[in-house]
Amino acid sequence: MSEEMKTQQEIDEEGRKILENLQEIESEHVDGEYGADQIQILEGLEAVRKRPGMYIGTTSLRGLHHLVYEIVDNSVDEALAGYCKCIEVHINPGNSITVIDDGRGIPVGINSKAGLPAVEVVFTILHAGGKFGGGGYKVSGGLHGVGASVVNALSTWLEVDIYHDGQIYNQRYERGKVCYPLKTIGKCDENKTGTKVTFQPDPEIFEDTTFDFDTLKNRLREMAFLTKGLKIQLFDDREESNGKNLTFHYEGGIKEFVKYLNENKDPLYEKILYFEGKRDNVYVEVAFQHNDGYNEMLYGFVNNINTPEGGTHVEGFKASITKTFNDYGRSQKILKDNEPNLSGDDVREGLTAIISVKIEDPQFEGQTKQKLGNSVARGAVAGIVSEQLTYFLEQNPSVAKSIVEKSVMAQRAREAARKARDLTRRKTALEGAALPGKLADCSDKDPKNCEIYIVEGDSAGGSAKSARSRATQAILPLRGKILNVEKARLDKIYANKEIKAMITAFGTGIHDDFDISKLRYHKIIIMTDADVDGAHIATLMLTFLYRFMPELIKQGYVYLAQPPLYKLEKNKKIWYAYSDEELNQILLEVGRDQNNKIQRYKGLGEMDAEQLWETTMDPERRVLLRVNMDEDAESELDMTFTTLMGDKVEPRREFIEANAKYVQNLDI
Ligand code: TTJ
Repeated sequence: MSEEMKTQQEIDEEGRKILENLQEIESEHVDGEYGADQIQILEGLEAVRKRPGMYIGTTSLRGLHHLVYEIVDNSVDEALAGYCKCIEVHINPGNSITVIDDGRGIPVGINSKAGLPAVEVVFTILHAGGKFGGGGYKVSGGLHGVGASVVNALSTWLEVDIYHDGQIYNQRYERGKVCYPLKTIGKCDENKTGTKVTFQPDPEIFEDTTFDFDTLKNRLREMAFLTKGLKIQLFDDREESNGKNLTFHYEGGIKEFVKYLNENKDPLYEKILYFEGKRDNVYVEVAFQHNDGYNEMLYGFVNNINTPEGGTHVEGFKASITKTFNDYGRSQKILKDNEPNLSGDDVREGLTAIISVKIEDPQFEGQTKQKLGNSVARGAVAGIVSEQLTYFLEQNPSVAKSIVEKSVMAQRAREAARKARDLTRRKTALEGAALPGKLADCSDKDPKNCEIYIVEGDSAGGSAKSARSRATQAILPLRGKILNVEKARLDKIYANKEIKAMITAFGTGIHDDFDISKLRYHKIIIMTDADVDGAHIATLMLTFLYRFMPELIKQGYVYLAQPPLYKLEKNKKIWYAYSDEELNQILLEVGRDQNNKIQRYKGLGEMDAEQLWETTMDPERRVLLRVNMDEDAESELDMTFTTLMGDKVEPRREFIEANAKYVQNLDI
């Protein structure tokens, strides 16, 4: 299925086109004299420095990291063209970045019309929109496809080395301005080719210029998955990092991406389905596999950029698998004539899928411009998937059967869940929203003033009820471990008492009925014991909220209470410590001697109402952690939640320890 190897002629043709395009760009901006050119060029990059947000979206940490992706994208394009096998990314001491590839090297030839080497054009002329147009899918390039000149403009300095024809060429720029004409600085092996770029992001532009290893790691891993065969290495060469480095290299590409996402789950069948092809000038790759869980993890990419809002490529995929599995189920009589069709949700239950398309002129739509709009992608994906999936199902009847049977089960559960939901809906319509019996509600009716404490266990719930401030604090005690929604079907989830109580208490409804304006409390505070069990219960609750009411987390309504770990009593005075460090700090201040009475709290139940109020519930004195969701890391977060809730024990412990990462400290 893979494309045939390019002939030398095609390669030459491609190179010629790129150079031609470079010439066009040059002739638009340059009129011969070196000095005169420079003035115009500087105006271009000056605009980038004046309004960086227009070019990279934001000057926050996200924008900072975007600079790296802009540079790396150039090397990835070279890999897609078939000339680059390995990319190195170094975070240097002082937070400059070096990107090295083994591609053909940015052209150094001087264009007769422009009088400028192509490389200088690349770094000093603002390229509106797509990169150089012409041949291939050169549109990739990050957020706006603006490229290397923007990175140059936003760096205090940038240096490029090009290895070509046994020479090392070099040029340096400062805040976008050329320091000296392109020169050679030495010789290298005749056969060595490639490009090396080092840049130092400008602290005048960026709020924070410290790179985060994990952020780069995640994106580079994704890039490597999306470009099969390409090796990407990340090195943290900063003093404090101890030489941390990682290599990403996936011969199987997105097939291995699916394997990675399903790592801590049990797959429904061994194979990962992989289809590839080109239609109407859209290159399509999809890979998927079902696991025995109930959640859908479906990620779309267009020219290596992910599309959280989906779009035509994802629609084409969904439509085609729904139809193909229905057709197969009917033809094999697994679906009886009198039974209804499987819905899209049914066939996607437990599905992990990557849909990656490459398209020449992608149109992004939707509120955040992250949804593919080109109709042609819908047909291309649907056509390729339908054709190849139909064939695959014929060849692999046992896989086909297990998918269709799982879908039928999903269909039945969904029907049962719908009935249960209709019943509660009718009930509430008749009787008004009946609040759960266990809820001790607050008297204030303005949600802005109101908080609800979700408390583990009836006894702690009792203390919390006597401790609370009745006007604004409501208490909902839950018994024991709540249902793990990662491991249960919808019908069972809706039947669960604890979950029903939370849904009715919050007032928002769920799924299609979800309405955040009906939220009855603007703080939802999860209060559990400060031990591993407590952390696990908190995570189960967070998992439920994340899956069923993600908006509550996204909009910052969800908090974790922080009960103290220790109480220190000395000479009739009392201190509370929320960590070992804090206890040590207090002991330093009061002195370590025999008058110290230290109590280690194992659970909320060991505190009386007054202590609970003082330490954990009093808005004047407590510490709350707000749970937040980094939208960038949504796929990572998904991975974390499913890792946590899966049946393999080891990763779960890791998560609980790393929990703090998803949580933001908030003193209120
Ligand atoms: C363009 O067509 C002729 C042969 O070389 C092609 C090219 O530009 N290749 C290329 C560019 N490889 N790597 C780059 C590149 C690498 C970095 C790190 C940064 C930039 C801006 C470009």
